[in-house]
Amino acid sequence: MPDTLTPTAIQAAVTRALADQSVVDMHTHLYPPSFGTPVPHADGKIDPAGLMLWGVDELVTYHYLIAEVFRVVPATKLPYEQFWRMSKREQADHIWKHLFIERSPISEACRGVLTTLKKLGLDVSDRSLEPARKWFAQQDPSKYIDKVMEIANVSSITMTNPVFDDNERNRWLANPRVGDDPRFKAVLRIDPLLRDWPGAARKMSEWGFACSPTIDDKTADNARKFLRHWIDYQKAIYLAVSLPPEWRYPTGTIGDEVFEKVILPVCAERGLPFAMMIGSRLRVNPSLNDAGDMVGYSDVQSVVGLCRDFPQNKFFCTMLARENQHELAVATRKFGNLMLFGCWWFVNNPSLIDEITRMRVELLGTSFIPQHSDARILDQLIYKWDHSRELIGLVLAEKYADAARAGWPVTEAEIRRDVKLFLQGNFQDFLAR
Ligand code: RAT
Ligand code: ZN
Repeated sequence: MPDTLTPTAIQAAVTRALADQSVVDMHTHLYPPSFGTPVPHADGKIDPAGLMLWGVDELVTYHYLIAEVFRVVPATKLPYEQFWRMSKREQADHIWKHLFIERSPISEACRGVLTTLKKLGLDVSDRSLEPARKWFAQQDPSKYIDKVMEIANVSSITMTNPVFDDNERNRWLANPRVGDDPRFKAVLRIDPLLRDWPGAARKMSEWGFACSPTIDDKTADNARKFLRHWIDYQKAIYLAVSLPPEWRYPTGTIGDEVFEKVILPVCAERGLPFAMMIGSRLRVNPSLNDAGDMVGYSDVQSVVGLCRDFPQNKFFCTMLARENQHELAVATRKFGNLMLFGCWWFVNNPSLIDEITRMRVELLGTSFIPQHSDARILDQLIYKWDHSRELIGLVLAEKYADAARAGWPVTEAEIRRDVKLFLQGNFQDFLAR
């Protein structure tokens, strides 16, 4: 019989296992330097519309913090247009002043900036951003990616590659090797297909894949060709969308046909999962741009219907509303072709991560993906995974202690095996399944 660990030893073993285990981050908005960077750095090559975001000014102007600063300096005092006209550095100074200096940085997004800078060895205790700015300006973007991945202990970064976004799409067209950085994997992001079919059809037609506003055989065929083309071109490892709370399947509308005749057949034929992130109501305050989206209650039964009716397809799913989490976890118990992942965006806060992760372990054991980072700024990998590892560790230590009390010898080797499933294995095995 293996030796069992005591509760204190369990806690220490879980913390060690989580720290040692590298993460395969299944959903980020990060890019390698080949996509350009607007951030001042060592070799000086700046691309104002570049997609690789990193450094202190980007961290401080994360859209979560833009929403927070407009709470304390409302648009009646600083009009939205005036904020958007400021340089990145001026925006960062404004946010730093109002969210870090004039009141304490205790929201999760503020705390994230502090954890990140601290783990990078940068001291902001004198309340100044200048030394950090100087330090970042001396970094080489590619070497800096290695450094961040090492500190965060992340071994692979999954991008989000929206093919209907002209800035991104043109970069893929200009350089077929733009996605070749081995540290990054591509994901074909296709929101317009489900959020705005007529608009998507118009664009695909312009790009040589003739599609009409209704889905006749020719249109379905061309839309499938479009998807296959981009899956191959990006070497995408799955396809993804974010969907509004109102999304339903089936609806008896064109959305059903897009699923049934276009997306799902291509995913099934290529063995690729389809990721659905459900519950984002976009631009409830359009003046805030990316920071203006919010959450709404979604329909888990629509996910159930898809998983049941398309057993040849694999689905990743996460939902934005706290109120959906229990039903979605129960739905996940019913379908081997459904993989639950992450605490997304507005539920990516410590109190909710703790509650959601605890409930998921109780319902699903080790068979889900507890977190993704959703990092938009490279450096955020550091705090997102630091905070998540700590919270996952608290839940796991408690659950292993419960098993030990019930007479099950808990060993360090088995804790390490499970932690590997949580931080990378469940994701990789689901892709390979
Ligand atoms: O979390 C975020 O940064 C959101 O703005 C979204 O990008 C969301 O994660 C998404 O992938 O749609
Ligand atoms: Zn995202």
